[in-house]
Amino acid sequence: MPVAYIALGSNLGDKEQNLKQALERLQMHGMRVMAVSPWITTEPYGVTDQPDFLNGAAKVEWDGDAESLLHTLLGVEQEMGRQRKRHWGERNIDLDLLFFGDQVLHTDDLNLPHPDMANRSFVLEPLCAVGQDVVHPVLKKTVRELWQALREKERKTKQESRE
Ligand code: PH2
Ligand code: MG
Ligand code: MG
Repeated sequence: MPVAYIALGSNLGDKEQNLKQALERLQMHGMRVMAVSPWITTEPYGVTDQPDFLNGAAKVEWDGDAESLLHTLLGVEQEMGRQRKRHWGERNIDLDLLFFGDQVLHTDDLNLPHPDMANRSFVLEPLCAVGQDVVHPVLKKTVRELWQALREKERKTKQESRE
């Protein structure tokens, strides 16, 4: 069965319960959960005037193609009553497809691997916990290498802002 990695996030309501419930619902739709990262609290990225997020990642198996997994993720967001208020804004649940095997795909509704993942520590940190040796099929670097590179970049930016 194809192996995929998904990112989970929530910053409204009972955040931990929302992440757990999403995984339960996805399993009811036939997704097999192989590993789940610890949940981490993260500062909002992009749009910063919103509550902190709880983020995590999961390694999963899916007996179908990438589009059908994407539609299942979006379906569970809908089942859980997700409202889309503003781009990158607050949400009770966000389920993103990061990797689907080593597929590289660019369609209207799906880009694989997730295009902004290398810039997001709230994605890379939990992803390291479930797939640190996975190789990014475009950047040709492991998840651990991407996470190290991002941490280094963030450290330098902080240092420069102090100088
Ligand atoms: N998701 C976003 C935008 N910003 N920031 C954090 N910390 N965590 C997220 O999951 C997140 C975000 C858009 O999907
Ligand atoms: Mg997202
Ligand atoms: Mg999303």
